[in-house]
Amino acid sequence: MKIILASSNVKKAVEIRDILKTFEVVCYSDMIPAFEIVENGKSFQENALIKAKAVYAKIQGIMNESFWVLSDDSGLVVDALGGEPGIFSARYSGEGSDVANLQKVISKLQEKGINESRAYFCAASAIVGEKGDYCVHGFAYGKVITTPRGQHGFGYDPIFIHTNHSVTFAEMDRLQKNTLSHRFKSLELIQILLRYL
Ligand code: ITT
Repeated sequence: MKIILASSNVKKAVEIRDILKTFEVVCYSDMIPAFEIVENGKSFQENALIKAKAVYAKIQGIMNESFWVLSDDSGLVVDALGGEPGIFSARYSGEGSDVANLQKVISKLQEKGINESRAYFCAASAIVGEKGDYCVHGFAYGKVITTPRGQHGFGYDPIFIHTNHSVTFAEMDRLQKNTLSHRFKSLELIQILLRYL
C-alpha cells in the first residue's frame, strides 16, 4: 500500500524512507504543489494529525488506489529549559533555521551556567486513510550538551547524546541513528498498526 508523506523537511523524509524501506513512500509535494500547513496544535500529536489530515484532504480526490498519509511531528524537550523547545522546535529561534534553533538552546543553557541537561526527542507519527486516523509516539532519551559535534543528521542532532552512548546523533551514521531514534520507535509502532488495519 502506498504511503504519502506529509512533510516538507527533506532530511526527515530521508530518515523516514530509510526506516520504512519495505514500503513505497512518496512525498506529497511530488504529487501536488506544496502548500502551507498551520501547525497550531497544542501537542506533537495534534500537530501530526493536522498535517496528515490537511494532505489527505487535498490528495484524496486524485488517488485511484488505497493509500495512507503519514506525518511526523517531532522535537526536542530539554529538562533545564522547562521542556523547551518542545512543539516549537522547528521555529524556536523565530527564523526557523536549524543552526539558529540549536544556537538558541545552547545560549539558554549557557545563560543558566549549565553545560548539559537531561533531554529527550519525541516523534508523533500520524496516519490518516480511509480506515481512520491514528497517532503513535516514539521517544529517544539522553542529554544535550553545549558544544555541537558531528556533521550527520539535522536539527538538534549535534548536541544530543543518547543514553548509554558517548557520541552525538550527528556523529553517528544514518543507520545507527535510525535504530535508536524517536522516529524509528514511532515508525516501528506504525508498521505494527499497518499490519492490522
Ligand atoms: P514538516 O512539519 O514539514 O514535517 P518540520 O521540520 O517543520 O517539517 P516539525 O514541525 O516536526 O517538522 O519540527 C521538527 C523540528 O524538531 C525539526 O525542525 C528539528 O529542528 C527538530 N527535530 C525533530 N526530529 C529531529 C531529529 O531526529 N534530530 C534533530 N532534530 C530533530
